[in-house]
Amino acid sequence: MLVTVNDEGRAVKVQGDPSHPITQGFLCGKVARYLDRVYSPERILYPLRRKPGAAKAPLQRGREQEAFVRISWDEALDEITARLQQISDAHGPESILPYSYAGTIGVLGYGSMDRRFFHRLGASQLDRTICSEAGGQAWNLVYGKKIGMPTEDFRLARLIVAWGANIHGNNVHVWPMVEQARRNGARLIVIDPYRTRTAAQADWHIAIRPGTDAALALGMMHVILNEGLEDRAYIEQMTGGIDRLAERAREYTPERVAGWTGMTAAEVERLAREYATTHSAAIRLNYGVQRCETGGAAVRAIIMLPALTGAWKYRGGGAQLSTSGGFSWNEQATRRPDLALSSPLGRPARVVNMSTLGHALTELGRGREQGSGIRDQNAEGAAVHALFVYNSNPGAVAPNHNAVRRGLARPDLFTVVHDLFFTDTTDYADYILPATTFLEHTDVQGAYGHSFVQLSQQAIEPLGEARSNVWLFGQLAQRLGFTEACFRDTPQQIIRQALAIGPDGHSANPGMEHITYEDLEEKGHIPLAFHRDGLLPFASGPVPTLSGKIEFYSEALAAAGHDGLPGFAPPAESRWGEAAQQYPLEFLGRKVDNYMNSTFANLDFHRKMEARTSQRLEMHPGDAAARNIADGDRVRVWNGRGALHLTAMLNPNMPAGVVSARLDWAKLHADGVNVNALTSERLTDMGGGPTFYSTLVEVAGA
Ligand SMILES: Nc1nc2c(c(=O)[nH]1)N[C@H]1C(S)=C(S)[C@@H](COP(=O)(O)OP(=O)(O)OC[C@H]3O[C@@H](n4cnc5c(=O)[nH]c(N)nc54)[C@H](O)[C@@H]3O)O[C@H]1N2
Ligand SMILES: Nc1nc2c(c(=O)[nH]1)N[C@H]1C(S)=C(S)[C@@H](COP(=O)(O)OP(=O)(O)OC[C@H]3O[C@@H](n4cnc5c(=O)[nH]c(N)nc54)[C@H](O)[C@@H]3O)O[C@H]1N2
Ligand SMILES: [Mo]
Repeated sequence: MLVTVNDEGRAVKVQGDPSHPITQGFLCGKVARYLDRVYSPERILYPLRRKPGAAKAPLQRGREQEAFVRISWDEALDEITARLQQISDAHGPESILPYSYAGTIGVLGYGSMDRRFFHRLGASQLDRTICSEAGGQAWNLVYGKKIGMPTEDFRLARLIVAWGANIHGNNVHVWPMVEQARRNGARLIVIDPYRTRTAAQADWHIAIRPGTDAALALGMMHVILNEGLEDRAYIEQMTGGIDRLAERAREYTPERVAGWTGMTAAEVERLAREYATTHSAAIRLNYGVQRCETGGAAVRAIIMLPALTGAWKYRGGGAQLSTSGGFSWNEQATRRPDLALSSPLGRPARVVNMSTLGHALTELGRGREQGSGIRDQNAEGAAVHALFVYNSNPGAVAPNHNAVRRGLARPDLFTVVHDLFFTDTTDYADYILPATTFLEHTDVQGAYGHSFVQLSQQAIEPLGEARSNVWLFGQLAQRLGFTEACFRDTPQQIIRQALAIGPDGHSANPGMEHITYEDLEEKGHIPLAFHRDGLLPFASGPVPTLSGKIEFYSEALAAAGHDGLPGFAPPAESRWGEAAQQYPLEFLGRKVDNYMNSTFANLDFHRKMEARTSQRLEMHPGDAAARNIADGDRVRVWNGRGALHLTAMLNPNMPAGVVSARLDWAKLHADGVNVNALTSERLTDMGGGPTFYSTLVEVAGA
């Protein structure tokens, strides 16, 4: 992004960087209006302390300030550190829980000084599972490393399958490449239960039933192997476990697969043939598929397809889930996990899964872990007495919202939130600290959709008394008397550490050896080495798995007592589950095209863009008629975990039995709760991820 700053130091324009090969000079609709966010009159610009007696409960938008008093940074830092020290002394440091995710995904802002601080403090570690762990682990089991076909090569594909990937809505910079491929004759197939902007423009939209993708992928394998469409030479050379996989795939006849997915058997066959007979067939998998109970198995099955057909051998062929595995940042240096040994614990602290925050705040340490049904790695241990939130808005984005809320409302929980706005989470804070936007601090960025290392330079001075994550955690550390020099590092020093800049000025990180800090400063973005060389990632071996092969069968999974092969089992919360008798509709609590998770939802321009679908329950006319619901009716949506009111929007493109609504701020709903009041803390089959898209509900006119 290029930022124009005027003589008064005010940013007056943002635009895409035309020299960037992926973004090619354009910004998505929401970031094009980023200055609305930077200069919003609603920004929090000073540290705030909760007034005595002010209840921890949703506050009316625009009047949040009334529950807080402005204090100085000195007061805030002194009071917060004193309280953390006291809690650590009384209950042990693991009773302090950091909670952060993707507010910024800069290497520094996402995880550097903060990790140093919490390691040295001995605070609980957070397992950051909320987005991509199930799919990430699945990918790594098959390919060893999260890399895939180069993003630019989508324009060379002859067939693009967007599989649980809303390219146009969530990943718009790939869209011009899709268009270019289509101009050259490529077809676009979208596999998504919801008719997204991407699906609406596809040559073929397969509105698959949620959670049944593993069955479809195995059914495709069935057809491919039956008809001899696989690439035997490639399989021989590059993969392991084909015989076992073939045996498994035999079970998945197109007829059986049709019964699960809602497709016809002929459609399953047609898809398999079209996929396997197109050399440059690209699968853009994103994280949609893996947000369901069996998401790990589904991702494994899908990404085995290009290994079966040898699509990896061709430019424009293969698959991409994420490119983040290409970035080998020196995290030992930036995050300093070794500091845990100097903490009062003298060892690495326990790990708490962020996808079960409700459980962590309401059950941990209360002797009620047993039988809660939640598979937390951390079933035992001290209750959480302090929660430190930054880069995240768990009051909106975490599953099982009502449990999260009960936790946040605990009067004995000490909560600090570092953010830019009053959110669903700040309503529960004891202290709110003002954070910077990425225009106001320097960072270095990797990516999960391309392979460029990027420097993001501070463009303007921080507004008011806003301070960056790096500054905040450095200050807290110093006030707690942590004398290690690393707590005084500047952002520039940490960037050099992340890049592992050696005496010769070059990075020592694998794949970054050609990068110097000075070069990065001058060019802004530099491709990783493997990208620069134009390599096809899995055209030839070895593969970075334990066996050196692409693994159809995983010895590691089998050794851990799991199925070594991908298989399909219907999610418990699906039309085949027991709970469907009471809650027969499958619910998708989806992301928003014009927001970024919960970010931007408070800005007028963004809300206007989203107005048509905001707080609507999209449902098939048949499901509506069966409940006497008409378009525009107020409806109640509920299950055993919660309820909320929405406006019915009849949509003939919804698969029967599936309803959908979008994520919004809880406090902007009349009920004060959002779609996550319906989602559960049940975790995915691998990686401990959330299962937002395996949720059953019932609906009635309100
Ligand atoms: N505009 C916008 N862009 C974003 C974000 C945002 O909030 N708004 N969020 C960013 C983040 S954090 C991420 S992780 C990425 C995620 O990017 P995507 O993975 O594209 O994200 P989702 O929208 O969660 O899922 C994609 C699609 O999967 C579909 N889906 C749900 N269940 C199933 C299923 O069982 N099978 C199949 N085949 N499809 C299913 C959903 O209907 C959805 O349209 O996007 C990023 N980009
Ligand atoms: N129902 C449902 N729930 C979901 C999802 C879904 O699809 N459906 N998606 C899930 C996914 S994929 C993800 S990744 C998570 C995302 O969950 P979060 O990472 O919590 O995402 P955001 O809602 O964007 O909240 C980020 C917060 O960080 C703040 N922030 C931004 N920059 C900074 C900074 O530099 N410093 C500090 N301290 N704060 C900053 C922002 O103002 C914002 O309030 O949500 C998950 N929740
Ligand atoms: Mo995400």
